[in-house]
Amino acid sequence: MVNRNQNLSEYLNNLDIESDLKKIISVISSTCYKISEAIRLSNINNLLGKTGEINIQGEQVEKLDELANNLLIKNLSETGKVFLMGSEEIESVIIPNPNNKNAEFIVVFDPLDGSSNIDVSVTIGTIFAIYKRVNSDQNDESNLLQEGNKAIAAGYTVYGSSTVMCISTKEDTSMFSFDKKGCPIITNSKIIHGNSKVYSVNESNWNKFTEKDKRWITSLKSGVNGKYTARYVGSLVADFHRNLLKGGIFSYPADPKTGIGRLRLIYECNPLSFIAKNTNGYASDGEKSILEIKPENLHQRVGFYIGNNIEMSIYKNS
Ligand code: P6P
Repeated sequence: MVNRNQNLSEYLNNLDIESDLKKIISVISSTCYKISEAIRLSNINNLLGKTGEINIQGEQVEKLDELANNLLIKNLSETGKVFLMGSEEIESVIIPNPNNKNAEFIVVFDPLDGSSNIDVSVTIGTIFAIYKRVNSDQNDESNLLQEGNKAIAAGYTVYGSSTVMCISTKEDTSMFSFDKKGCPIITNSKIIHGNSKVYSVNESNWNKFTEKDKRWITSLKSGVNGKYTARYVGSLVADFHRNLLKGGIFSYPADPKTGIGRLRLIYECNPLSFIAKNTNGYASDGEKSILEIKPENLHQRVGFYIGNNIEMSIYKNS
């Protein structure tokens, strides 16, 4: 049973992790609360719409993308505990300012996933993962090009009908909601994937699916493995959050012609795959475990299948 009086600080103090890591997670949490408040008031404060810039992904930057990104970079820099950062919005590694060459931790994040949904009030979220640095060279990208199984913590915050933060370590995966003062209070702990029959795929890409993808989706519709329902938000973090709590599988296959996917390995797939692994789930690129892929570049995109172990084995055996 969850002790609903426990706040994030008390929760972190009970975890066997370094104090610098506790500080980083706590600052990500308080930053997500500020992002949540900005989103809730974005209509009033003219924070909807685009900045007019194009990011490294070739996507138009939303005002809230920029706000979330800048807040995370500023607040994580000021902890003095972060050696380097990586953002889905920024082309290269980010050296904290103020800098701290003795810091040991790497933080990578997608500041606002699903931001094309902002203007229509559909759930969006912040995704992050935390690693130890591999060397002391702040210009060396290999500090960010680490396999997802090297992560020591990961999580996300969904800004939906309520704001919920998920924090996962090898010890535990828990969720928190913010009280009126912005204090994160635990709501779920020792989370494992639910087992409801949901599949989450953008089927408009059918003509770009492999024959295996098509066999798999056709089998889900046939009822041979039970009655499924389809849910697709168009915001990865929202689809994953639902599947983690209730069950299901999400997939965004790579284009079979190029082998390139839509979703970013470092900023989206690895953090969620780390959480899946810690919660009786699994994630693959269609062939191998996401967490074992050695990133080749900071913005590498991969095919992505993630869900509870049962659904992932149904896909694998399709
Ligand atoms: P499509 C949002 O832009 C995103 O990166 C993910 O959050 C989401 O799952 C996916 O793209 C949606 O892509 O092609 O279905 O609109």
